[in-house]
Amino acid sequence: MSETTPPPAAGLRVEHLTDSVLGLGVAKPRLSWRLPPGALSQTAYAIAIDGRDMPPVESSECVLVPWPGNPVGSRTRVQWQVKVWTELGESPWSEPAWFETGLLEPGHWTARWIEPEETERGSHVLRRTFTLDEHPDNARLYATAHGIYEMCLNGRRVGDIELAPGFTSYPTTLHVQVYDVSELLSQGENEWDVVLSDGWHRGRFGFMQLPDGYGTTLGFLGQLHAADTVVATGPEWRSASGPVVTADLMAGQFEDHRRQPTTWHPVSLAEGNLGPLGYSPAPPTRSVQALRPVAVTRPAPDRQVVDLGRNINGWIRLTSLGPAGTDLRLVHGEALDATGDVTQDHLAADTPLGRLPVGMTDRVIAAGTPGEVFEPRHTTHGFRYVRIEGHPDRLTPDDVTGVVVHTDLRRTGWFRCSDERLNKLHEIAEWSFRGNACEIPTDCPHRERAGWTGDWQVFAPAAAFLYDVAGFSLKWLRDLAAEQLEDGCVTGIVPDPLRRRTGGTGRWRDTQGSAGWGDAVVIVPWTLWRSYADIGVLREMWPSITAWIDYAAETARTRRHPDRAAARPVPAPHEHYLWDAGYHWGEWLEPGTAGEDFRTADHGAVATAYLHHSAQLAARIAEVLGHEADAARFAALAANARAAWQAEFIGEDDKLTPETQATYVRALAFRLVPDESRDATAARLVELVRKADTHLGTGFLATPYLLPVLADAGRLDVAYELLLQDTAPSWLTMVERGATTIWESWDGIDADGVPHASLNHYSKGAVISFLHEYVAGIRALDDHPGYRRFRVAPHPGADLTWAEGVHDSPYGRIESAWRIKGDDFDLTVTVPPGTTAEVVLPDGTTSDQGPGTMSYRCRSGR
Ligand code: RAM
Repeated sequence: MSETTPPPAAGLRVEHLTDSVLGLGVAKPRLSWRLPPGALSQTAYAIAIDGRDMPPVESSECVLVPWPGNPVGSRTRVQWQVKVWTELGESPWSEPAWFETGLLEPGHWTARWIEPEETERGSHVLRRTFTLDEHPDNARLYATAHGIYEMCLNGRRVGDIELAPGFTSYPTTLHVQVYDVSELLSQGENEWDVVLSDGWHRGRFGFMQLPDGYGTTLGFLGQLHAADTVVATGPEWRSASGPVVTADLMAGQFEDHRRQPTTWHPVSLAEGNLGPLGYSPAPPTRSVQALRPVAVTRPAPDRQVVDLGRNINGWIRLTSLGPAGTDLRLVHGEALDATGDVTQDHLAADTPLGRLPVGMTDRVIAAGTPGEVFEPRHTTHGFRYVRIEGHPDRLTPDDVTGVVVHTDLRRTGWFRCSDERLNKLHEIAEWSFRGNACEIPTDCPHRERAGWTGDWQVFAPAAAFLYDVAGFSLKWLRDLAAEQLEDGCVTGIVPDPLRRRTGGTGRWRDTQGSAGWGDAVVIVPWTLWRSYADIGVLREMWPSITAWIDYAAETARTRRHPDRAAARPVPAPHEHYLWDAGYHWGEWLEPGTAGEDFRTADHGAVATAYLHHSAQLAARIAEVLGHEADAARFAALAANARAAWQAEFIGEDDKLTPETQATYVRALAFRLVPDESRDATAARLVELVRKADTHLGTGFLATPYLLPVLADAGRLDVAYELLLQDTAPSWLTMVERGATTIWESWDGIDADGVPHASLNHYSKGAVISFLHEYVAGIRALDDHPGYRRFRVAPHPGADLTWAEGVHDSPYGRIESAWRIKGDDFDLTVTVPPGTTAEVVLPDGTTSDQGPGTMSYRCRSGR
């Protein structure tokens, strides 16, 4: 042990949240911290709770360690500190961190659900006044709603959470938010106002924009504790119509600022079920950034177009509304037409109900009062441009602010390199994620705003490098488990309000359970395990994981694709494990497949590949959880599915069916072909890429694996050629055509500048994992979750002369930075305390590194 005292542990976190958490829903929360800089390993730790020392625990764990004390009660604030023993010696106590639990017991709620009187469907103001004998030092407000609520106390906004209570599968989970309102209350009379709108509860949702997913009535539940006084929702409340006339997450928001609440009605009391009330494991949604427009143009006399310079999720704040009675219409879009005006055409969905209007249209009528502002907090849009109609004055960038709204995630990853086009690609993928991280991972922030399982499965590893998405994903996985059907089938979108609307039968039921989408139930928890070492997620999701794989295996065993049944009336024995029936999206959106009928096509090659892959992952998860029998069962299923895939899809000449890049990519990524055929499979993949004039040909599912399988097969050169390809289809086509977020289709903006489909779908942006894991070379290792041990293996290529990657892992910051100078390749690696890295130089030299920063050199080979 050294003479000097080491620095204290830092970065204290509770569950997947940071310090200062108001409204924790866990009575025995797990705790994490970072070891003192340079410490090799921890031998013991001790926790102090509210100044009381718990006995030291001999352990090397500092991530998600079990709560050492008694369960924390309802409405309790806890301060905690940690001290660690490492080879540097005994550390001093850390700086204190704190959290406070919510109202944990249903019995602690005295509030009753109230519903506004509704003569006309729209938004409402709810109000009550109350008196306090003195100003409370410490006041808390607990609130939730059926619909979106926003509150004021004495005319001042409560908190900074947007779109509360957020989006969950409400019948099983409704989150409560907690606010410190001490500063907003006063001695004497106080006024509590609530604005309530449709939100996800009864607003329009999804591809078909159907309303009323969770109900037809709005409701609010609130309870305020001011010292010993409890003020709650109940019969004293009144409701009225206010300035927010209507608000819908898809359609937009309409405010009439001349309309102040005047006629008050009694509210109705509803027999609300307090069962599903809980607290989110994720950070809340907030306005996280303000953007100044880059231009305001005037394509027609009565139209002004604001350009934020990038595609975001959120809204605008408008501070110039014109004189009283000015009626403004704000149409949001991602693209401009040939005249420079906002177009929404490419976003309009052709549905069984016909072509639907896109919405994203706000309206505001000015009151003409000084300081008047329009900020539509009860909707959100996916947009870069806003057309403002009806404004009498010329607007300037000073009048408008772009407000970026999403879950307030902690940033954990960065990448940069010598090629600015790749930096731009990384940036647009990151913004696409930010545009689709509002409460749940969505496919796009406009046309559907839905938590498509496949999209998150594909992008989650990239997102987990960039942001701490542990709590965000866990919140969504709980909804996934709640939505899972009785036979184990996983729904295409999560949460799925439409399921109740459609009764969960008929066409709705027939379109669930696609391979590659439902497999999110396995792949997302596995991703979280690798990135965050949260065994709790694996444990919690285990029943859902097994149910899904059993469902897929059962479908494989009992059903056949009609084409195969016609071609081979007597099923071959391997078909037992061939998953070719059911509803599948297939590889989805491969270039050049527009117009093909994916509904009737045979997607057996995709689905059987996923049956193998998920069963294989489930076997590994079972090992982690200590379920030996399940591990053996799933390993056997994985082997059988692989054998079935080989029997059915490998031809005599080793050619795969279908002969697409995606099939070859999956064959390599999921290890479907025999080991001795891998080289030939990779060679054939390269042939297909060359046949396409060195262009990719993958869609949704295989794109993230394309470059890694090429690099792993010794064709890093081809991987770089595809990465840097700048003619369509390619990633850099998006960059060159000015994309600020990733497109849904490879031809999102075609050669003529015409937009197609959504311009903000992150799935194809999953390629940035190649930048993190291969270019910068930082890679988590399956057997060492949470980057406890990781690999740094940069793969320089093309003309890149330098690259840097940074990732804040649960143990601390990892850095990899390399530079080529003439004959030298120089690498600097930083390894966080308590972890080790395997460092592999491009010449193959491998070394082991412990905590701290080290430099390496080898020949650049240039
Ligand atoms: C589209 C969605 C999503 C995709 C599904 C299959 O409509 O936008 O991205 O996963 O379909």
